[in-house]
Amino acid sequence: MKGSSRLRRLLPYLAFTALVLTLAACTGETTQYPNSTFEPKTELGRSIDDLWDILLLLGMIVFVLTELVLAFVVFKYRNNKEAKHTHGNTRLEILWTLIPAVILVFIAVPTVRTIFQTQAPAPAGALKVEVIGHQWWWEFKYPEYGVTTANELYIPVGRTVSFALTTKDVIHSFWIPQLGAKRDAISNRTNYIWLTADTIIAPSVWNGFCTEYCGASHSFMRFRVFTVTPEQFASWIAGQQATAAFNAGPATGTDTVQLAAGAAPGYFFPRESMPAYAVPHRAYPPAITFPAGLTGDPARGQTAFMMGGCIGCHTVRGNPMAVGVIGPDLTHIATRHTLAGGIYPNTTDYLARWIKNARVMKPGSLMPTLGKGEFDPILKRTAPVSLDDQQIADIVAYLQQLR
Ligand code: HEC
Ligand SMILES: [Cu+2]
Repeated sequence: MKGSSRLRRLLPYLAFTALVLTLAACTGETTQYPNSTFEPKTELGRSIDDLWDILLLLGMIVFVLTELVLAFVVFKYRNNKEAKHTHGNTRLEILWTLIPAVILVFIAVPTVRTIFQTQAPAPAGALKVEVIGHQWWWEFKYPEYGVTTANELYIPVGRTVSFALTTKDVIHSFWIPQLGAKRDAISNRTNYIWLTADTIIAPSVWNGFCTEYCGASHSFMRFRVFTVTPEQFASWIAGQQATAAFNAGPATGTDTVQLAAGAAPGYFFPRESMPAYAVPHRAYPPAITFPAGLTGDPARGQTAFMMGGCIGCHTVRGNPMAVGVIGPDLTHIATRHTLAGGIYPNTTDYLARWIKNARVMKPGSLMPTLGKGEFDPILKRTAPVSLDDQQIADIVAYLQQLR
């Protein structure tokens, strides 16, 4: 009995200690806390972070003063047994109306200032990027350059980027914690947000998330943002503007293709430089098997890609048959490091399993289950259009040529 009441008395202190420890854990190095909002790398992030600091400080002052007064009164009058009730005290009432009003003014001024700053139209000359939310992946378009990509966004440091946010279906929310951007993508309206990545940061990659619940695979709707130098960005854009290298030459085999393509692919962030926090480490569902070491032929893969229904949903620029817009643009899929809303690494193993049974790889996915004999969890039957393992290996070999 005695023990439990002592515990109850200790509880507030324990809760407070836990809170302090939790808050203390919220700072640190980028690599340690890669998704922290407390080390902003843009002016947008800093204006929000500065406001947070002010509010935290003001809140702490009010908290400490209030607790001190409370503790003082509790101790001072602890033996007072003749407290008497009073009714009405004009001076007190004016005081406890005025003090909060003053506090609110101190909070309102910096808050309103930050709201105006973060809602202002982007400065002229900003790089325009259209962000389109889909269940459950992100489409990025650079209208000035005619470039479309998915789930991996490149922005140059030092140049303001103005995002125009829309959605193809339900409400999504675009969030890059380290860069400060967080805004909803809603129906029938374009929302804007702009930011400038600090020039002092070395080429880096940041994690992005959908942060508005949007259905079965909401938590699998991620993306990466690469902040690169202006030169690297120009090279990346040039590479992405080119049509798929594969179609630049006769589709007769790997070597011919690469030689015929001639131009080196534009810059893309080197895979070996990907920090651990940006590499997806989700294992594929063990139910989807694929023979290890099965090699494919890219030319056969291109044919299978056209016959297998892929072109109905995917664009590969340079291939006049592949103009689908339901799924991500695959023109330069081999320059991306992740698949399917950034949840899997873009490797042979994962790519093959993705094509084999996307709906088991990602619940609810609009990409159908396509592997021979595979069970489609949405249609509740085996895949109607089906590709055997060799065809899938061929398609993988083809996709891996698309740089
Ligand atoms: C009915 C439309 C549809 C068909 C047919 C289809 N896909 Fe997809 N595909 C999608 C959608 C939608 C996604 C995005 C899924 C997600 O991330 O939630 C996708 C994603 C992908 C991705 C990952 C792209 C990325 O950037 O993350 C690859 C690769 C892919 N599909 C290849 C194929 C291939 C190869 C075929 C044919 C064998 C095919 N798809 C057929 C709709 C389709
Ligand atoms: Cu979502």
